[in-house]
Amino acid sequence: MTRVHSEQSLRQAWRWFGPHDPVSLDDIRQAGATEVVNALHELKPGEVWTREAVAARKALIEDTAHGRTPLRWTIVESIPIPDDVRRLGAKAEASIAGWIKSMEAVAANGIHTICYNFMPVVDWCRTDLDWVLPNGATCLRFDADRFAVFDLFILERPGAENDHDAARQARARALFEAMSQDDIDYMVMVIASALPGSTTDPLSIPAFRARLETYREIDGPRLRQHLIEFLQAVTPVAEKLGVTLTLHPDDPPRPLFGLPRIASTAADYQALFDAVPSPANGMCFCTGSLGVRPDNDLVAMARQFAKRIQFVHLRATHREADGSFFESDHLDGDVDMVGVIKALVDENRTRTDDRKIPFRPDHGHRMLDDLKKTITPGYAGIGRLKGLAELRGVIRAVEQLT
Ligand code: DNO
Repeated sequence: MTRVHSEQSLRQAWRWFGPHDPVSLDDIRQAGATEVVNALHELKPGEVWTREAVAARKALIEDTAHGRTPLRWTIVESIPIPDDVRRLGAKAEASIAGWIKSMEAVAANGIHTICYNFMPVVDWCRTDLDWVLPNGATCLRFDADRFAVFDLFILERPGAENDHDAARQARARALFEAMSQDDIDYMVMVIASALPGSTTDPLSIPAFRARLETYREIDGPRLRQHLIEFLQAVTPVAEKLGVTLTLHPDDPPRPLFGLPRIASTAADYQALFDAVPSPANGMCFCTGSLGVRPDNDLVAMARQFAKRIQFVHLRATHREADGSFFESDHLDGDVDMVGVIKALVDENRTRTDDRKIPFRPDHGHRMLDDLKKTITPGYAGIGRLKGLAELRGVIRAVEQLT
């Protein structure tokens, strides 16, 4: 039996939201992660990142007090893609040039992995931030009926009735009629005002409607074409800088609000890699997002895209028959987590020490003392610590025994 040295293992990273994150850098050390995933979250989509601003954040993360375990900022998640790039592709020249400048500022500081997504109007989407589990902890949930309430009766999206069958519309109406103004305000906050880490703007309901209207002409092939044009513009520069871009999947991986989705399935990713074969065109393998589709075989996808996977989010969801899902314990959802980890470990073994795969425990339940504290939805410290500990156990066992 061989012990795997830490530099040969999957790299353990942790998402941090910056100086205002209630989870401290020491908390991250105590969780056992050694790399930090961060972004200049205070900047709006489209604002250009400067080298100085990135350097200041890097110093905050990496200047370590004597005797403390060093942390390194190795991954940017995310540099937001301005909205016009999704609508106009290569014609959004100024926005693409600005994005490239931000990438250069990141690379100038020695950070070589950048995560991004191409979800229009809303980034990740849930309907409930504190759904109570049988053990009293809370989790994030996407409830298909509550989502229909928002779409049909709060947003009042023209054409929404075509996306929800009669039975769901009836259930949604009953739910809506029983809602107080506070309940409605909560849904608007959760769905429209951008969850933590979102790369889209927070929107009021009128602004949401107006933004949707600007996507009227954008169907799936068009959106994909715009992403390809974006990648064709940025990957040559990324290659020179030694940067890999990792596309985060759609969360959830299906159309919402009549908007197209183009990073939901193996076929979606394959189409992008075929169109832009550059090695800088990589994948963020998010098991929580991809696992919401029962037709995504995650172990097969991890093997198919092994060479493209440069960043991993490990978390699990539990699917329900009507399209709802909630975030389960990391090892106890519908995803075959052990199988995915085995596929990642196999790929990792083929890589040199400087190219090992980084992962972060994605999301976690709100539990124990975090139930009494202000937390960042999805990103409470203790739930993620539990997730990382469980994942680390699986990784250690798989690395040692196979
Ligand atoms: C949510 C996250 C998203 C994700 C971005 C990637 O928890 O997965 O914020 O980071 O969509 O660009």
